Amino acid sequence: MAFESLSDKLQNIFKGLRGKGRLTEDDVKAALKEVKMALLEADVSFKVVKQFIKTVTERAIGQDVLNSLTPGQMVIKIVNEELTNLMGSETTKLKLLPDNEITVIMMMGLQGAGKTTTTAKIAGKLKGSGKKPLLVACDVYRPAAVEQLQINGDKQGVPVFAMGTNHKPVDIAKAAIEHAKKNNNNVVVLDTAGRLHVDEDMMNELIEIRDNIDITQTVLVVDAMTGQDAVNVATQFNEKIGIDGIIITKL
Ligand SMILES: Nc1nc2c(ncn2[C@@H]2O[C@H](COP(=O)(O)OP(=O)(O)O)[C@@H](O)[C@H]2O)c(=O)[nH]1
Ligand SMILES: [Mg+2]
Repeated sequence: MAFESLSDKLQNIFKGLRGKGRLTEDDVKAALKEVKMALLEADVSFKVVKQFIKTVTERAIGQDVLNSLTPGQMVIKIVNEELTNLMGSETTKLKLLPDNEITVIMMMGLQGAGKTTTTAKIAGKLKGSGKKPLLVACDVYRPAAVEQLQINGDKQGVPVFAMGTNHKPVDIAKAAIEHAKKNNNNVVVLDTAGRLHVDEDMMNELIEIRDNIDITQTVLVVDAMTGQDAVNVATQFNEKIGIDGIIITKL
């Protein structure tokens, strides 16, 4: 949603630029000021926006841009290129161990971020690429959470390991790995419990799993709709647990 209205705003700013035959430095600065406002309103971090506008301004008020036949188009192109840079131009894959070893992925995040949904989706993808995933219900605080994972796992045709809600998550995870060994599953995906806010109980539970199990990758799931809060959440998880990857849901 944030990106939708941002893209509308950028379209309008660009329309104004395109309409002009010649551009002065002031025209470009005025347009970039609007871009800056649009980004801030879309909850992009102030530091990131400041650097972004600086880079774009330096490139856009260069003489070969302003004196070109289509200066408006060139400015738009620069904004587009720098936005792409900002979003990251590299893709990094989930690190997986060879098929004869068991990869363990621990999914983490606040309640409602989309862990259970994403966990099942990842398992489905892994299955599609020839792996033999096992989903593990480590959210023991709500019986509905176990059931939800089972339903999502069924949809993906991926088995779900659950022990109800009366065991410690770390013990469920250990038992799941034993189960995986016996059943030839080579990726174990742990769906852990979240809380409404980052709190010590949640962190301690995750630390206990991390310290007792050979985790291959830790993946944080964050809700895009929470904006800059998601950045704070990520910072805290990274400091306490260490995160290998982030998945942004609800984009
Ligand atoms: N629109 C949208 N909804 C999502 C997405 N991921 C999860 N949800 C919904 O968000 C809610 C919470 O998801 P859930 O997987 O239960 O979150 P968890 O508490 O972190 O396990 C559910 O209603 C999901 O259907 C997404 O990428 N897009
Ligand atoms: Mg869940």
